[in-house]
Amino acid sequence: MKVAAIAESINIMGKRSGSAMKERNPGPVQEMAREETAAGASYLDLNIGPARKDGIELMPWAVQTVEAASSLPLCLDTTNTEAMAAGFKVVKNREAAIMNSISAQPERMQKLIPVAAEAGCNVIALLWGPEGMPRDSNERAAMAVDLMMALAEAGIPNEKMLFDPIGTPITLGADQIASGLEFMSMLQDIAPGAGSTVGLSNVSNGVAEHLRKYLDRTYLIMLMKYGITTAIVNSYDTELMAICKGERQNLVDLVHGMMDGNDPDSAGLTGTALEHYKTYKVLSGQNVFSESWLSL
Ligand code: THG
Repeated sequence: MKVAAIAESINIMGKRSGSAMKERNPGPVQEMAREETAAGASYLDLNIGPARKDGIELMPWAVQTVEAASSLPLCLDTTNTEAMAAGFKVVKNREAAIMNSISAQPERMQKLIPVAAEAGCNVIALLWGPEGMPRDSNERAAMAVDLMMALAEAGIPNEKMLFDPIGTPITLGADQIASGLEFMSMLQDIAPGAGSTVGLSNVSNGVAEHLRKYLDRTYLIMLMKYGITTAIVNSYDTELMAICKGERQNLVDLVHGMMDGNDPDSAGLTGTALEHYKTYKVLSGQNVFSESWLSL
């Protein structure tokens, strides 16, 4: 099984891309677009953040700058609704592009759904409501229904929707992670034919930098059990990209087996298999998380 990778690194917060975007210096942004494309991404995320001051000018600049370097479809990522609309005015392959995102907040739905319907693009339906993050899988399901109904009313088919249950940091505990996964297992009953996505790095937020990739990789495999169709990834992690491309079936089988209740003898595991074994124990809540989880 494969997962379409949405490469996340062209980001206003990033070292290389952030200053280049602020200075409207196309070189570094185009270089990253080429690197992410070469790494095997399916989409390039262009994250300009809230861009309160200059979003309506920055997003079209970012779109056209990246389109000159890569032919991959784009994922326009901003909380500024005006900037989103301005980006979709210029994006070349509008129907293949992704709007990132529409949350279950009435104001954002009102402003962005007509833009998405007009563009014919894919839409990330972010399970974030007026009161913030849903607390359990039922609240996630209720929010997904609200979003699906509003999108459907505008003529957007389920196949164009990508539901994002929002990954939660392991530092907040394994319960929230379990509830996001439980929602994923319900998605095809709620919205048949719909796709899904998760910003994988949310799960490792607040964890020491050199350890984050292990959490992100195993979390992706766990999401694959429920058929995740896309993921927002660091495409510079070649091991993570190999999982996306379907090149790590042995590791997928190991983790999915554990999710089905088969606990292998860890004495027989080495290398990446042992990393995934130990990381699954933590992400599933069977072992308590601490930054020494891989060396225990
Ligand atoms: N869901 C949806 N969209 C999202 C997210 C999500 N968009 C934003 C975010 N989450 C996903 N994007 C990123 C982009 C960069 C990083 C993490 C998530 C990141 N960057 C490194 C850092 O900050 O350390 C490197 C920055 C640098 O280049 O220096 O971690 O959940 N729908």
